[in-house]
Parts: sequence; structure tokens; C-alpha cells
Amino acid sequence: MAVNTLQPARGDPGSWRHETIDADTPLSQEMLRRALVGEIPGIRIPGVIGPEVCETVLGNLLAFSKQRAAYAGGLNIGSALADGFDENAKAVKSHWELRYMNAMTWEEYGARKPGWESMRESLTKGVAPDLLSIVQHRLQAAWPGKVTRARHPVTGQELYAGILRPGAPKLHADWAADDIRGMPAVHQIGISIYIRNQGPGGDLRVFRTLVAGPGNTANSGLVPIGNYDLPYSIVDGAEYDVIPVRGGDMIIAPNRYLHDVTPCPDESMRMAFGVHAVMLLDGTLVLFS
Ligand SMILES: O=C(O)CCC(=O)C(=O)O
Ligand SMILES: [Fe+2]
Repeated sequence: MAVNTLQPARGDPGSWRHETIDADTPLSQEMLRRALVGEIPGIRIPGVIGPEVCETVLGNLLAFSKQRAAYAGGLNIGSALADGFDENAKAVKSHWELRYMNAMTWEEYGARKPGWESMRESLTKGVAPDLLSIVQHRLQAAWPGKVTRARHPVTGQELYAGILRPGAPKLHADWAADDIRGMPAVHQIGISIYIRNQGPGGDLRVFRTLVAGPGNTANSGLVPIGNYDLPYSIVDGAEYDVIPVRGGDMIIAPNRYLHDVTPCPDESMRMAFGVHAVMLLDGTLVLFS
């Protein structure tokens, strides 16, 4: 059975509603806590970056990613931030992709990471701070604990953070402990800064339903792969909320809850910068992708 068709939610929107704050209102610790634990489906902060910054990032991405067309097909989760100008280079991978697609070893990952970091930094050069530091500063202004970069729990190496993603993800849930062996995650949020969304649609929809277990690997031949492109029967009757997405906005959502993106006319006109943040037992927030 094909399960990759976007479908309307079949539950009722309930009282589980996102909060909106404007870009110059500081994020409060309490609101961030509520998103981390899933008491609210998200926090929307419109206009965290301006249209000129979005344009600059898009222009730089186009220049970096001559091979972007290659990311359009398949599971539609590929990353647009390519590893250099080399046509044969690989894109930055999320840990989800590493875990389920065995795309590269941790040794290869470590060798490539510095290049990815400088590429991410160069996307906003001259017009804005590094997109990752925008995320880190907003979180740190609200959070009493440390906000820092994640390290691999086994190898100890610092992990990359910040994926540029074209398209509209299908129904899935994110849980760091499934993607990175030994990751002592207590709570998790996804933080997205949207670079572009053509609209109408392309909004983030969060269901008040969790999914357990890491799913099947690509090699198993069983569907679904990971927790991605799941059948809509698992959110049947679930409460949900739709968080509007516009270019320049930041959304912070408890992304271990199932989520997808509402249908939009041209998925190639949608682009997000995404970071995961995991809360550890000592209250530290660690960032990775
Ligand atoms: O809006 C999107 O592109 C999806 C965001 C997402 O999947 C996440 O933050 O985990
Ligand atoms: Fe997600």
C-alpha cells in the first residue's frame, strides 16, 4: 500500500495550540519548557531573519549546490547544503540519514565536518550571524542550563548542526536516542528557520501522538524506513495543530511528536534550516542535526 500521499488529518483540532511571540520578545524559559515536554505543539516566532537574509542564503545555496536536482527525488529528505563545489561531493547528512542509510562512517563524518561548518557560516556572511548561532542565542537567552553542541556519546566527537532542507517532509517523528546510539535524550525539540515557503500550505502540522521504536533500516527491505513516511492510520483521531510557516520565521516544536507538512503547490519552493536540540538529564540542551 502506498503511504506517501499527504492526507487531511482525521481528528479534531483540540486545545493543544502553539504559541506565537514576536521576534523582539524574548523567549521565556517556561514557554521553552512547555515545548520541550510537549505541553504545546510549538512556538512560532515570525520574522527572526529578514527577507534580504533569506535571499542571500538562497543565492549562496544555489551557488554551492550545482547538484541540487539530485536531492529532489526519492524520500525527499535530502539536504541542500552540499559538501563543496565538487559535483561528486556528498551533502551534509542528518543523523537520521546516517543511521538508516549508512551513508558514511563516523570517521568520514569527522573529516568532512569542518567543511560543513564553514559552509554553513558562509551562507549568511555579510548579512547576518551564522544561522546556527541565531538558534543557539535564542535558546540560551531563555534557558538556565547550558546550550551547547552535541557530542557523540560513544566517540566523543562534536557533531555537526544545521541542515538546509528543500521540500516538505512526510509524516514522521524524530527521536535522537533512535538515531545516535547511547544518546541520553530526555526531551527533544526541532528548531527550524524557514528560508522560503511559497504557500499556500507548506505549514508544519504536529499531532499529539508519539511513535515508539526506531523503525526499520533501509537494508531490512521492510517499510517504513525509520520513522519517516508513516501511514496516516497512526494519527487517526489524534489532536493536532497547524503552525503557519513563512520565510524568515522560526518554529520550535516537540518533534518527537508525529509531524508532517501540509500540501503546498511547489515543494521545491520550500526551504528550511533545521536543528535538533536534545535536553539531557542535567538540563543541558545540546544541538545537532
Ligand atoms: O517544517 C519542516 O520542514 C519540518 C520540520 C521538522 O521535521 C522538524 O523540525 O523536525
Ligand atoms: Fe522532523
